Amino acid sequence: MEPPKNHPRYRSLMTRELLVKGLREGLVTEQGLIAHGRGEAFDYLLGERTTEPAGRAIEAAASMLLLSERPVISVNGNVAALVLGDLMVLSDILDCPVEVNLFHRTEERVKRIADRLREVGCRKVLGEAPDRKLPGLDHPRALCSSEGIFISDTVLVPLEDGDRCELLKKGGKRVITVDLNPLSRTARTADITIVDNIVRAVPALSTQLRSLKLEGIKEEGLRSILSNFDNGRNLEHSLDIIRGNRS
Ligand code: PTJ
Repeated sequence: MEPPKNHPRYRSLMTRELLVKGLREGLVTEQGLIAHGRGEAFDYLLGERTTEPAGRAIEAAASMLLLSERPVISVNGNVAALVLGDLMVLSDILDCPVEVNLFHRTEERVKRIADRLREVGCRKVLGEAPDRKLPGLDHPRALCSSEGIFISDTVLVPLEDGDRCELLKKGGKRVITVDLNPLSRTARTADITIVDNIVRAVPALSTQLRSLKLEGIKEEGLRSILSNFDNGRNLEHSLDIIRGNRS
């Protein structure tokens, strides 16, 4: 049920509604609701806004993606339920595939999510017929496509679990994640962690990509943005915001 528009927590409540709808439609797993609850708690402590360190991570992520030759966007149930249309925009700007990769994998849910991605206009959707396995993890989430994650150089993996993030790193990939918990293993393992709600981070990343493209920033400019970015220091800044020590 839609909350009243003047409710102070309208956006947060609407995000919950999207997840519940996603659960009913078979996109989201039950565990996804629990994972979202954890994310919400951090979002509350961060002030439900894109903080300064999140903005810096978004700029670095956009630079890394523009410098990549074979970027891929990995999609799970929560991500599909919350930012389906935004994923299409992002994959369009980057001209890259989106690959469905689930923690709680069922073929039915993979197909549903892939169908929805195609419905909103994603041009290259992978994940339904994985033909490779990332070595080092005996779990369905190691499955991937030889046209996508397997040959990618950079993977955007929002709301990811720590094991797979480590596996991608060991496989030589550059990893960008979106995770509201700056203490999570994924947040600490990724090259770039955007500590922000996925509902704000993905549209902001598209905006940043567009503006870097419009400004015509050359490769060396993008490299310089990246070399000035320090993920560990950025995560510390997010933690300081949560502790109330910095804004
Ligand atoms: O659809 P599936 O089967 O692939 O499952 C997806 C979930 C998210 C259930 C699965 O990957 C999972 O269990 O994830 P974790 O290990 O709980 O990690 C999710 C991380 O995302 C946690 O650190 C949360 O704080 C964070 N998170 C949750 N909701 C959001 C979020 N970060 C950003 N935006 C959110 N809306």
